Amino acid sequence: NDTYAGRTITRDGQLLLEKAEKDRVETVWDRFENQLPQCGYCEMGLSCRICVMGPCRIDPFGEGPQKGVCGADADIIVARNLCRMIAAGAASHSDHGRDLIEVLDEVAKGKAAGYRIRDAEKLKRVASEYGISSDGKDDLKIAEQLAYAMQEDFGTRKKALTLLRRAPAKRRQVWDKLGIAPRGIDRETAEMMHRTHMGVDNNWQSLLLQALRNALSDGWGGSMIATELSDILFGTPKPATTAVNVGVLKKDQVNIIVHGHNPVVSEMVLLACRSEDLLQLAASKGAAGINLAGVCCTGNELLMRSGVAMAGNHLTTELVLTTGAVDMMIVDYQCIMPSLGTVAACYHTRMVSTSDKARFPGMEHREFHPDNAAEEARALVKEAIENFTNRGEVYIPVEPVNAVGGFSVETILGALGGTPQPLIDALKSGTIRGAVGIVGCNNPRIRQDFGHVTLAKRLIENDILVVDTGCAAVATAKAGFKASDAAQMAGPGLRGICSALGIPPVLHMGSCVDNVRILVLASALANALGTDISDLPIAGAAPEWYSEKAVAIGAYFVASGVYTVLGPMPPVTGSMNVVKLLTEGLQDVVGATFSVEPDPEKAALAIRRHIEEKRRGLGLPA
Ligand code: SF4
Ligand code: WCC
Ligand code: FE2
Repeated sequence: NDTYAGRTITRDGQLLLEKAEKDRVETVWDRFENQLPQCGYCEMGLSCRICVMGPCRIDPFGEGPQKGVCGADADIIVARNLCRMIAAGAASHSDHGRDLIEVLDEVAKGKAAGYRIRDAEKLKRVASEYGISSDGKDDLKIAEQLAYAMQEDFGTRKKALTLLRRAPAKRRQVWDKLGIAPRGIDRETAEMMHRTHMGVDNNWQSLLLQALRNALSDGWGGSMIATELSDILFGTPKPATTAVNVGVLKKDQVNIIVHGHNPVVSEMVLLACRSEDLLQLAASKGAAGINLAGVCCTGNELLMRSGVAMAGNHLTTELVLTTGAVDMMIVDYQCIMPSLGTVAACYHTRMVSTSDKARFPGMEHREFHPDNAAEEARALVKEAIENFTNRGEVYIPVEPVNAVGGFSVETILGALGGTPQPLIDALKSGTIRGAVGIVGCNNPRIRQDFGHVTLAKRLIENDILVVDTGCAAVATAKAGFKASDAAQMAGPGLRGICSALGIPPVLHMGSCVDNVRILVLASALANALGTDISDLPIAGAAPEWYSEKAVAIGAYFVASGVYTVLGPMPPVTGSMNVVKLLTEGLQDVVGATFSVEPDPEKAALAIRRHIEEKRRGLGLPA
């Protein structure tokens, strides 16, 4: 069916769209079409709802009003809107990071049964970055002190975040000179909200500089803390084989899906799914086992650390329920469509929300806290098992694809013998031309996975190593780019290296907060070359992004010196000044810019051109 093929390139997606139509289930694509045409003012960023003298809008054709009631012009309104998107994105990742600090603190105090320190070596390493010595202290003492020190990064009394020290010296000088080194994680978001209140900062340039500082507080602060603490509490990822797409659901097993972002919940569900008494209970109900799979980022967290299977990315989250095979979906927060409860109501699927800050229609709320999470997860898994016998017809239309995940910076460097030198040698010789991080979401504006898959394909064919995260990582996995034999899809140089190391040409680096792993890897390369991140033959891309978090990620990539290509256009075209600053002017400010290119073929060309230019800059062979 052409409609379905126009919506998604994935076979499971197309077949389940057909099933959804048959079952009269409305999906995100249907609702997107119902919204068309979307508001032109809003698409251009020209509407303002910041105060109640408004709402206001600026006429892009110059005939109607050119100022809001307060006098704000197009530049101010567009900049303020973008700034608030970044503030919301940074707040989301950073609040996720804070939740992990709270778990670490409760573990240290012996109040979080089920959780423990699983990477004590990393605990000590990160603690020492915070000036905490491990001498004569047990792990729990170190954990307590680290939790306290990280809380302080969220506050307002510091001059700069601790983990900024991980950035190359030249990059830190850029930030210092511009006055955009973030001070406190919460402080930068609060200041961003303050500055965008009516009558505060009305200079579009200084607003956008604060937006970069705010984004940096996410990348080198909140998200980085989230990733590091997740590794400390749940283990630093190592390569493991897994399976992806809706075919990971099993007809003869109890299927539980976790959805959201925070491994604090999903790790406890995983623990419960593996407990002997619950497996026996499942057997007593006629199930051959308990099958846990993920969607979106909490799925990525489990995939990275435990090889748990991945049922799909953002636009698959509704469709997976139409299989009728999901006995329970357990969600925490972020990217969970409020439509899911309605979809589930057509099937036997039980829907459960777990976070005190995230509630959804049609879901039962069972709150998880560090002290009850292990117990609550067991109770839920038990109920999922009991729901197995309530299933109606089950439709699992595809076979899963194999994939390797788990590429933390530690593993990548480990595979290279402990230093980035082999990678640098390959870049220097030109065997690998460069590296690109493909990140971000799906968006019904773009055929599902088409942007991710096309871009990744073109890059690896041209000997550019791809690392990816989030829903992009799931897209390329579904397309087979992470399979054990995927090296064949790469150009001769990259193919040789991947075959020698036994790795795929597209490396799964984790969830969206794990984009910081890309920053750490880029810093390691820049430091080894004695240069800045902005000099490296690397780039970022978000071919199908939709969320405010993705804007924050894009902004911290660019502010860290990484040229970044967006697929969907952000709502900024109402101000040519803002567009020019983002796509050109930032070059002289932070040594990198944004570019917008919805066509992934053209995006690949732009990125290849950029990489060759950076290679020339470093004097590397053409
Ligand atoms: Fe209108 Fe200014 Fe209020 Fe925005 S801040 S709604 S432009 S009056
Ligand atoms: Ni991250 Fe984007 Fe997926 Fe949500 S889970 S949809 S922000 S990439
Ligand atoms: Fe995410």
